[in-house]
Amino acid sequence: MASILLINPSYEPSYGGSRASIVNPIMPTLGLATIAAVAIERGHKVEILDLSWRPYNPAMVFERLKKTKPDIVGLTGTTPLMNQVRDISVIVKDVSKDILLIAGGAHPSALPEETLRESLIDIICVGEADYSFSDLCDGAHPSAVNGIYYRDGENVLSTDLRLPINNLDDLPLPAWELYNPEDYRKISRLLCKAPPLTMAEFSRGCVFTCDFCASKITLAKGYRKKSPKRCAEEVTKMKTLGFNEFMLADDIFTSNQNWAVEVCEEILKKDLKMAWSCTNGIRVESADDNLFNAMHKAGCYRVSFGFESGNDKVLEMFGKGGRANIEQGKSAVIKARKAGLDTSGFFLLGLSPDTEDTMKDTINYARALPLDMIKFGITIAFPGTKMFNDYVRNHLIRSYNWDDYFIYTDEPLFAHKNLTYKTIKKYTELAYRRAILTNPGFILRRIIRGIRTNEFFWDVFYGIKFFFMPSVTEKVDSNYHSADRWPQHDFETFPPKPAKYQTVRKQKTTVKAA
Ligand code: B12
Ligand code: SF4
Repeated sequence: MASILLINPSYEPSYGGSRASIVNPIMPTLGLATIAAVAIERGHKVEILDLSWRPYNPAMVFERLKKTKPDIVGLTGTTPLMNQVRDISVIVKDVSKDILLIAGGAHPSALPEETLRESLIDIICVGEADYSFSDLCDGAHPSAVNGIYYRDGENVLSTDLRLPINNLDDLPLPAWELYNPEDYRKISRLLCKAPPLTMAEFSRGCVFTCDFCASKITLAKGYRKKSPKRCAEEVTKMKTLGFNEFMLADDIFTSNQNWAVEVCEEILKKDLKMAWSCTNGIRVESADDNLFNAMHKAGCYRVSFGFESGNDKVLEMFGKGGRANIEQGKSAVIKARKAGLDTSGFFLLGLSPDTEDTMKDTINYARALPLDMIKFGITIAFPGTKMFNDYVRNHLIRSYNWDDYFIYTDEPLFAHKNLTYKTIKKYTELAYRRAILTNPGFILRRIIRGIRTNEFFWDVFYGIKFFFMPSVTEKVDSNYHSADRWPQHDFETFPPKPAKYQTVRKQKTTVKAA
């Protein structure tokens, strides 16, 4: 039996201390709860150190490592958290060179070789790691496990790609019990109405290919669903542990409407009064009156739509169009409102085909839609996306410092083919002004909604906070333990290799181990 400590880095540099904190996502990390569950099932002892809701404090990480004395440490990270992951890798090896250091999640999966070269991590699990991580904990040599990158002296070796898990019901229920619900009460009330909230998944994967999206690097291209009964069982577990709300991580929960309705019916049968939301964004063409009514009855109170652009040609060019278009977007919002669901919309500026004119279309579209919440972002070419790979190939990436990969960054991270970074930023500010601050329709809807849901107080609270807090570009710097000892990788001389993702194939049996 191995003693395992899983660590999630601090979100303070991404969200703390600035206006971004008004949407502070303080919630348990599902990826860690998922790999932990399999390890526990196999008899290992697992603890999670979740730094997400506290400032990054190297001394505290040292102390916890000394107290827990783990045999294995597992690190997870999206791109903006990677420098912390590198720093923690040095801390772990300072505590003991004998600790086996394994990493996984979005960024290590997108750039496995580069991540090993930039850190003291021993092994990377690429993509879904529910079983590969536990195989390593059981003592398997990395060369015998699929989906692995590992060190061999100065070299980095890799094994075959790993097949995605066919039957998700085979997985044990996520180990949310490793998180204390009380730690998650401070989540932004713009994200959650009944804290504490946890993250859950009923399905994995997506069949579309938007060029700015990295989701297939971890969860494969294709779509797999848990059974409706299993989904309801997960909701029961969350509720029993003390969580009052959950947020779905699913990329395309509503794409199979019959199944999604059955999931809602099973949840309703349990009568748990659990609030939930589809905050990751659902596709507009999957909007359906019957499904939205079933979701509302089952406790769902908000759906978010990934509109991205207000121009059909742009939608088509970056890979979303064909099925999704702006007319469907309008009718999706109307259907959701009719079913009593809050609606929120995500828009991106500086998409790969964008011009000033198409960004104006996006702003006008967002202003005209009857949404309760609107979020604009600058399109960042994150590792693991087609956009990143294209920009690398064309020498357009301007920074490989992961601290700059922050959604509100001031740094020009890449050179856009039609637009300067300054222009994209200017339009992002204009977007907030036109679609939110000076949009009487939006303000009125927000006031009516606030009164109807008794959440008016929170709107005023966050409005004041937004007004007085430093701009989101004033990032909180991390207090790194040993930036001078991080191994360096020369990205100019050795550009990242395009990341490959797995495609789900029909399999006869579930693949449990390599
Ligand atoms: C929930 C979520 C969040 C949450 C929690 C993040 C988290 N650490 O899980 C929050 C709101 C904090 C978040 C923030 C951001 N996110 Co986000 N997020 C997601 C989302 C929608 C679901 C993640 C999830 O729970 N999936 C289900 C679980 C089971 O899968 P998983 O996490 O991938 O875990 C599996 C494997 O990756 C692996 N694994 C994971 N961790 C570990 C650790 C070890 C040791 C091992 C061995 C394996 C392993 O095993 C797990 C089981 O198979 C994904 C999209 C997606 N569909 O995955 C985007 C995604 C991860 N996010 C993304 C991005 C871009 C961001 C932001 C940068 C956006 C922004 N606003 O700036 C921020 C980053 C800020 C920050 N501080 O991290 C990108 C990642 C791109 C990249 N290169 O990093 C994704 C893929 C979205 C996308 N469409 O491109 N996000
Ligand atoms: S943005 Fe959404 S629809 Fe597009 S590929 Fe990613 S998960 Fe799929």
